[in-house]
Amino acid sequence: MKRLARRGICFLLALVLILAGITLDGRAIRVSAAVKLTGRTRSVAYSQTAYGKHGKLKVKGSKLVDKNGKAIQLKGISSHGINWDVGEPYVNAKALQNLRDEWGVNCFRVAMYTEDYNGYCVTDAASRKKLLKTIDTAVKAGKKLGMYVIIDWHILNDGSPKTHQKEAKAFFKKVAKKYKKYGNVLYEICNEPNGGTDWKTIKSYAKTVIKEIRKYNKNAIIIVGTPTWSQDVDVAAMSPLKGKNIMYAFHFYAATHGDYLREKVKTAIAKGLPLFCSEFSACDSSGNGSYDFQSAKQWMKLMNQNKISYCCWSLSNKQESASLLKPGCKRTSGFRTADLSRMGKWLVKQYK
Ligand code: IDC
Repeated sequence: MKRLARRGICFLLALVLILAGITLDGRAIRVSAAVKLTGRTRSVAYSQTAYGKHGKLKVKGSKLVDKNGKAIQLKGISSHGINWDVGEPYVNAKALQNLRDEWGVNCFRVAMYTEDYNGYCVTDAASRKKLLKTIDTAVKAGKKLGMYVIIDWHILNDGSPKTHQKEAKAFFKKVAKKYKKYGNVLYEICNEPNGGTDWKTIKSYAKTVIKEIRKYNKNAIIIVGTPTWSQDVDVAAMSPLKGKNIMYAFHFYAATHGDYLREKVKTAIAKGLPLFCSEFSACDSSGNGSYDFQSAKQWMKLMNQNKISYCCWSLSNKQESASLLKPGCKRTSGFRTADLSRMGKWLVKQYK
C-alpha cells in the first residue's frame, strides 16, 4: 500500500514537472506554445520603436551597431518581388505595422526584381513608376513606424550585376537622392550574383554603384551580394571592398544549405567580415519542397550568437513553401494565426 502511494506521488511529481516544461533529468522540453496572432496593431511611442531607439546604423568592425555604437540585430521580413501580384499588395503601412507589433519585426526588405517577371530593367516606364511608388510606400511607412527598410536590387536571372549596371547606377542615384534624409534606409545593390560571376566582377560593379550612392548619402549601410547566389562570403572575406558601412550578404535555404554553407559563414566571421543574411527560409532553394527546421534552428543559433541581422523570404500567399501566408489567405494586413503557413508560424515563434 505504502509502495503504491509512493509510486502515485512520484507519478504526480513527474506530471507536474513535465507540465512545467522540465523532464526528470533536468533538460527543458520543447513546449510548443501556439502562436496567437490577432492582426491588431498598437500605437507605440516613437522613442520605443527600433529606429526611435537606435537611429542611424553603422558598421563597427564586423558588427552592425546603432547610433550609440551598441551592436544591433535586425529581424526582418522580405517582400516577394514587388513586380509580382503575390508581392506588391503586402507592401502597405498596415501590414508593416502588423509585422512590427505582433511578429517582432524591425526591418522590411523591398525586393524589386531587375529582370525576372517583367522586372525594373525590362519593363515599360509606367510599370517602373509603379515600382518606385511601392518602394516609396515602404520607405515612408517604415520611417513612420520606426522600422528599417532595405531597398533590394533583386538580380537573379540576369546572373551578373554588370548585365544592368547602367540601370543600377541610375536607379541608386535616384533613390539615394530621394531618401538622403531617411536614416532608416539600407541599400542592397545586387541580390544574388550567379552563373559563374566572380568576386572580382562583383567588386567592380559594387565600386561603381557605391560611388553613386555616396554622392548623396555618405553613411547609409550598403549590402553587397556575393558569388554563387550570395553564398561565397569566405571568398569576399579574402578581399573586402574599401570604404565604410559596407556589409556582405549570405543567403540560406535550410533544406538545401547546411554545414557546408555554415562553414563558409564561419570562415567569414573569423576573418571579421560584416555579414547580413538578407534572405533565408527553412525550405529548399527553389522556394519550395519540404522544410528542414532542424537545420534552420542551427542557422538561427549561429546568427543570433554572432548578432547577424536577417530577413526571411517572403511575405506572400503564393503557393510555395517559402510563403509566410497560406495560399488561401486573402488578407493583405491584419494577419491572424490561421492566415499563416507552417513557415509563418515557425518564424513568428523565432522572432518573438
Ligand atoms: C523565388 C520566388 C518564386 C519565383 C522565383 C523566380 O519565391 O516565387 O518564381 O523566385 O523569380 C532566391 C532568390 C529569390 C527566390 C528564392 C526562392 O533570391 O528570388 O524567389 N531564392 O527560390 N535565392 C535562393 C532562393
